[in-house]
Formats: sequence, C-alpha cells, structure tokens
Amino acid sequence: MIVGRTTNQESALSIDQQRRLLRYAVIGAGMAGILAAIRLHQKGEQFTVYEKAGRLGGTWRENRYPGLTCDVPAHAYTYSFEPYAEWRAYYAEGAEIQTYFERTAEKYGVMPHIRFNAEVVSCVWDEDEQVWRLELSTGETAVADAVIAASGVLHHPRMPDIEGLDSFAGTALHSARWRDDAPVDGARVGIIGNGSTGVQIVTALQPRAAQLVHFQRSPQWIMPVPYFQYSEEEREAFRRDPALIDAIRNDKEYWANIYRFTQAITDTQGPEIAAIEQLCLDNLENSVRDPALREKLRPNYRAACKRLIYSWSYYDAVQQPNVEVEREAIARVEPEGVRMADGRLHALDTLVLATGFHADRFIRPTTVLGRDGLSLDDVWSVRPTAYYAVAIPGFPNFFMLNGPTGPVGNFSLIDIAERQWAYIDQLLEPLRRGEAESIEPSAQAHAGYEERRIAAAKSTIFGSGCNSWYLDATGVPSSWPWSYEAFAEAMASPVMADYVMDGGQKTACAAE
Ligand code: NA7
Repeated sequence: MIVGRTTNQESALSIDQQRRLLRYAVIGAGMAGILAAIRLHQKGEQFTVYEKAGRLGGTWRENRYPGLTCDVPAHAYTYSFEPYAEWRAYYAEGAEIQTYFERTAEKYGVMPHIRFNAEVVSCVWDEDEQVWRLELSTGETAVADAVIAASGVLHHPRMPDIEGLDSFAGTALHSARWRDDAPVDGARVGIIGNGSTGVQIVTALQPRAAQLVHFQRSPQWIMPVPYFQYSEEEREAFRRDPALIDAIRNDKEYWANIYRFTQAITDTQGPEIAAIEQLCLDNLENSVRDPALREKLRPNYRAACKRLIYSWSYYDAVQQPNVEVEREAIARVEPEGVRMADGRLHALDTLVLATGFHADRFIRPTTVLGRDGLSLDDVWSVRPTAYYAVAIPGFPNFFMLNGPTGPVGNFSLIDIAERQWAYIDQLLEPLRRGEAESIEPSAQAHAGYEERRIAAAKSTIFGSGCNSWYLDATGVPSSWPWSYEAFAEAMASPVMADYVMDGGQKTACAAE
C-alpha cells in the first residue's frame, strides 16, 4: 500500500504526505513491545500489538513469586522518556514495575492498539505482495509490511530433569508459574536453583517458612549492593521536579555496577573482574560467620560466568536458624520430599523450582517462514542468531527487540531495546520513503558478524569454561562480546551497505 505518492504538481504537499505508510505487527506487549508501540504511535504509524495473554507486562506479568525484584536500579530500569517518581526503593519490586508499564502504555495512548489474547501462531512472508501474513490463535489473519518481534527472552520455564519430580505429594511449582495457594507460611519449603530468582525467593520466604532448604548445584557470586527505600517526601519531590530523577539517572555512579559487570565479561585480564571477585569474597567473609557455611557458599568458578547476583540480604537470610543450604547432589524427588545422593531426605510441603528458562527460544514456537519458505527454526537449528541481534537474512522487514546475540550482563534491557529501536527505525526509512518494499541484512554481512562475534566471545569470560544460560548447547555464548560503548555506537547508525533491499535488487546504501 503506497499512500501520498507525489508528482511535481503536488510538490506543495508536505514531506509527511509523500511517505509510504507501513503497517506494522508488533509481537508481544512486554517492555520492548510497548516501547515499539509508543514510538510507532508517536510517528502516526499504523500498527497492532499482538499479545498472547490478557494483560501486558511480559516477564513482569508472568513472574509473581515472592521477593520478585529487578536487579537493575529502579531509575535505570525505566524508559528514557518516562521517568517515574513512584519507585519505592533503590531496586523496584515486580508488582510496581508491572504498574509502571501499564501506566506508561495508558499515558502514551497505545492500549487501544493492543490485541490481547491473540497469540501469533505463524508469520509467513508473501513474496508476491511483499507483506507478512500472520495467523492468530483466534483463527483470524492479519497482514503487515513489517514485523517487530518483541516476544522476550526468558519466558519458557526450564523444568529440572530430576527423577521422581512428578511423584511429589506436596506442591511443586516453577518460579515463573507462582500460585498464591502454594503452602509457604509455617510450611517446609525447598527451593531448587540459585540464580537471581532462587536467591530472591529464599530471602523473601525465610521469615515466613517454618523450615527452608536452599538446594544449590552451584554456589553464586553475591554482590553486596546498596538498598534503601525512597521516602514519601522524596517521591513527592520527584513528582514536583522530574529534574531530580534525571540527576539520579545521569549519575555515573548509579550506572557503575551495570558497566563494571560488562567490563568484567569482556576484559578478563582487566581490573574490574578482580575487583568484583574481591568485593564478593569480602562480602562472604564479613557476612557469614560459620566457616562451614562460608565454604558451602564459596563460588568455584570466575565471577561473571553467570549473571552476578545483586543482594543485600541473602547472606543474612541463610544464616537464620530455619534455613539450610544444601550442596549435596539431588538423587531424586520422592512423595515426601527431596532425597540427596548421600541418602538424607528433606521432607517438604512445597518445592519451588527456580531452575531458569530455555533462553534460546525467542519468538518460537511461532512458525516464521521467510523468503522461499525459509524456516526460522531451520536457520536457528544450531543456535539462534541475528545480525547485530536485530535482523536475519532471508527474513525481510522482520526485526527483533532483545533478540539473540544482544548484550546480556546486568544491563537495563530497556536501554538496550531503546537503542535497538533507534537502529530499526533507521532501517525502515528507505521503505517509508518508498525506495524499496523490503530490507534485510545480506547473508555475507551476517556471516561476517557471526564469525567476529564468536571469535571475540572466546576472549571474554565465557571462554574461561563457564556454565550458564548465556551459553548455548555447543558452548558458544549467545551474547554480545564487545563493550557497551561498541553496542551503543553500532546501534546509533546502521551500516546500510550491509543491508539489501527488495531481495538484493537494490543495495540499501544506494538509498541513503
Ligand atoms: P538462572 O539464572 O538460569 O538460574 C537457574 C538455577 O537453577 C541455577 O542455579 C541452576 O544451577 C539451577 N538448576 C537448573 N537446573 C537444575 C537441576 N536440575 N538441579 C539443580 N539445580 C538446577 O535462572 P533465574 O530464574 O534465577 O534467573 C534468570 C534470569 O532472570 C536472571 O539471570 C536475571 O536476568 C533474571 P547451575 O548454576 O546451572 O548449576
């Protein structure tokens, strides 16, 4: 659909009227999908957000476990254009983040554009019409010139492969499928998993449970971080003068923990990783009194292999008399509880599986078929990948927010998504100008990116022999291996020469 094409006689028409109005399908109404919706709405574009659930919020809607907290400081985990005076503490809780996204979506007028309870089952590129054809779980179909896949990363719960799990007579549940009827108060609770989630749940449930066992396959690096509540007076001051929030957000110190973790990942010989390890070890020494417990909690691999745990209260929690840290291997789950390899049984009422997510799924299980029926599942059979984490050869006008190979570490994914949107927005310009109907990265450019990325990853911390969800089944990190600054620079202006338009009939650089 081309609208407002001008002739010489029509030269008085405004530039806007000469532009081609694209139709966009945004998949997912989480943080990134709402961002895309706001940006498209501000530009007056035609778009629909398809959301499989009945409510927006993505990970913050799905996760409701006790203690749910974002490990990025609250004022850094906000859209750059929408500072928020209401954060109650240095780190925000899940429920208030959910409220933030709901308020923001309302405020920016994107709610009417969201189709709830409409899962996108398939996206198929129609070469004749140069459009994406979508099938929805409702049985309806839709057409879009461009697809923005903002379907999230950590949303397919990983159930542990532990014998007898189904035989448990009590309540067993994954952390991302929390149920309020799970016995907790005065109950015997076991938590398997020692990532950010497990640590947060242990800390929150310790005062409530009669007994609590934390099953740790691997000990964690626990970073002591500041934590305080914002008073009502402070929040009132933020409401009256948003410049006070900007001052926090622009404060280098505020971002320091985020940056230093990235440096630790990418510069394994540098001072940051050594400083982080020392800080965490000092924290362990100074916080945990019992030497036997201290040894149980001591990590035996380099910091930054796994996402660093930011906690101000975990070590206090595990030293309470009702808590036991269990490092023995789990033999199996039995009806009464968890049987260890050495024969001991932990009798439990509730077993929480904080065992993480299948981090390699992205938009799947949605079927995505690009040019000539090219299947995304096939293209990703070894590992999910995207050119600069955003676009894929053979999948024209298909863009991802927080897609594979993007930065991980303890970044604010909001900041990452905003930068990715700025990049995608520039890629769309030749289409809006009517210079082409499709754009995608060239296979050659993408192959070069993957080669450089994988080579660079070998000299990051992940090359030191790590085990975490940042690595795929073949041991290749799925993340951005360069600095944050390099990412920001890459996103600021796409190298258009690496893109082809209309299936290679035009080079994108010719359209600049
Ligand atoms: P993570 O960080 O993937 O942590 C999962 C944890 O579960 C981790 O400690 C695993 O141990 C443990 N795990 C997984 N399977 C098992 C089995 N079979 N037995 C024992 N222990 C197991 O998930 P989270 O939900 O905590 O955090 C995900 C991200 O969400 C986090 O990085 C933040 O970005 C927010 P392992 O270390 O593999 O030995």
